[in-house]
Amino acid sequence: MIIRSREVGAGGHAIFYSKAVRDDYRTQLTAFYDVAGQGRALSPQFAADHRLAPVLGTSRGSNRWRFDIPKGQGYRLVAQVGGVWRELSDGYFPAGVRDLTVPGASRVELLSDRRPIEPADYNGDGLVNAADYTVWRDSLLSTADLRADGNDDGIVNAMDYDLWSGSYAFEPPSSTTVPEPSAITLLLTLLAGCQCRRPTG
Ligand SMILES: [Ca+2]
Ligand SMILES: [Ca+2]
Repeated sequence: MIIRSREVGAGGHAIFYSKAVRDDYRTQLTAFYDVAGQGRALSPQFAADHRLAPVLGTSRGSNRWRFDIPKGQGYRLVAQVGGVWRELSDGYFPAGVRDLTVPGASRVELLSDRRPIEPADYNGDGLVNAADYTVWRDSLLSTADLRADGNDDGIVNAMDYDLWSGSYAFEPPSSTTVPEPSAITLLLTLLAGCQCRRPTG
């Protein structure tokens, strides 16, 4: 498992265990990578329902991926890009069918993430609101003004928009009119070049 993680990356898939645990739970830990089959890390520390099964993305073409998210909560977005698994983003994703932009990926999954959620408050006023969209829009493709770089990949891009729109659902919307996500889908598709986050080691 460790060798595999070093060679092809693991995104958020890998959890490291002591040798004793690996010996005693070899079958379960091997099954960890059978994501499509059962999808849960069977850790002896946690009950089987501690973590939701990964949500598998279905390619829609043009760097768009569709997810049927069973529960609104924090997730890590991991993707296989150029044969290597990487964590590309993390944040709140609301329940329901959602299309997300993931440049250059051959497989994409959302992994249940129980860490505290950092909302996409790009203007720092304490709320996720339309003003954050304005910051994102006005700095799109910037590598210098990174206030709206929600996924920390060094550029303001479509994945930061996805984090903002997800966090927006996390907070009660204000009365301010915000753009419909579908209205800028084409724009995001056009912008979705290969803008990949650095491997996080
Ligand atoms: Ca804000
Ligand atoms: Ca970004």
